[in-house]
Amino acid sequence: MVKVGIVGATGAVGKEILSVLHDRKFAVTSVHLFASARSAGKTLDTPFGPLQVQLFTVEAARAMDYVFLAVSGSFALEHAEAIAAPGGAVVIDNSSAFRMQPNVPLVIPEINGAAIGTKKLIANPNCTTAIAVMALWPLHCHYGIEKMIVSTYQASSGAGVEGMEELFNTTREALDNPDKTPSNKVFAHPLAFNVIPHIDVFQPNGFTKEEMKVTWETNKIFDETNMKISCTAVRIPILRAHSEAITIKTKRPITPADARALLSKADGVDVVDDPAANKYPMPLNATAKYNIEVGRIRQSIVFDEYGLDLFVSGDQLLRGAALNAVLIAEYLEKPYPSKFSKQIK
Ligand code: 11C
Repeated sequence: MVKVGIVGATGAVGKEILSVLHDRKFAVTSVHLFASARSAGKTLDTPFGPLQVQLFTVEAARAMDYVFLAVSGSFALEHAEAIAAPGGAVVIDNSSAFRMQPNVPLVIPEINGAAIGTKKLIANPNCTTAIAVMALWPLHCHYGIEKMIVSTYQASSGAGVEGMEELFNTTREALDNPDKTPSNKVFAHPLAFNVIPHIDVFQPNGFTKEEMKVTWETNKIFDETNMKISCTAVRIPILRAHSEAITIKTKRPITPADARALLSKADGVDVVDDPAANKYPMPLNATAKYNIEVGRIRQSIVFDEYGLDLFVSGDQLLRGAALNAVLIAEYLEKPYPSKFSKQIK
């Protein structure tokens, strides 16, 4: 008897959670969609058939086994702990509200599922972090990543359905009316035919919060305190997969061939690295795919045998959100050890 509740089922992530639960045949006995009074009573078509949206109350959510929160951080801050309090449900929160709280595990099940322990409020990482760490964890375990530089190419889906719609609309506007600057509401500037080096709010150190999340969250997931990571996060005019160019500096010497061999053993990762055949990770190929892609693996010119350059693409809504959330629930139903563990300190 597994009862699953979803808060935010009409959003981009909520819809994907429903699809992933269904596609992966997660053993649900019932699925409950929760929303505010404005949406309660509506019927949504879902992979589980038409489901009526129920009014969200903490009591109703506590009666579930798992509650996926695919809503704002402020909603999570207000309700997540009460839903997960003893006797309540396991809460898997997609927002950033609890990620850096020391008593809340921040989890990629293939990496640190064991960090969950007996905790019932679990944070799902930021999509940019989640996609990168899938490729970085095996490398970190075997070669010890000391520091890295990350540049991101992030899809409009990171800003939800509204972001994707704004990209469609501004692209159409720009094509229909090339002399006029398209309008923008979701993004700081028109995204069509543009790139915007600004995601989330600027911090006192000049980095954006999105960039700092990559630093903070990677350290937490890897159980490190001082892995130095500089990130530049950039929004690009594509729909739903994020890509990242990453340079790592390692403690042990590393070669591209050894890295490829190691990464080919990792779950959730496809090595796509055959430049002679024009094969490398691309967001269009990573879209709607569970695995992230890693390729363009090269010896670093800056760090020589102690460094690599690589490129990853991963579906922002899947590994970056819904898939990871469902995998957390799957892990809790059937825990498993990480395939990789740290070989060097
Ligand atoms: C973006 N990564 O692409 C963001 C979206 O911390 O959960 C997810 C924000 C978060 O805009």
